[in-house]
Amino acid sequence: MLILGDRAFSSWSLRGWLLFHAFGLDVPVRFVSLADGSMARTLANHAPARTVPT
Ligand SMILES: N[C@@H](CCC(=O)N[C@@H](CS)C(=O)NCC(=O)O)C(=O)O
Repeated sequence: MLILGDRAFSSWSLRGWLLFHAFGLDVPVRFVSLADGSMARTLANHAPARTVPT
């Protein structure tokens, strides 16, 4: 599972997605909001840094 923010506003998210896309790797993608303040809570169960891409 790849967790991303909006690829238009987060170049980190774009880069994470691009790696999988460029190598043709099929991965489920979940998008989280960068704007509504819920991202850290959503990512808490996945990665200590609580940043995207995860
Ligand atoms: N160096 C980080 C960069 C990731 C990053 O800073 N992502 C931003 C989105 S553009 C983020 O999640 N910011 C939320 C925060 O810092 O709380 C990485 O290894 O992935």
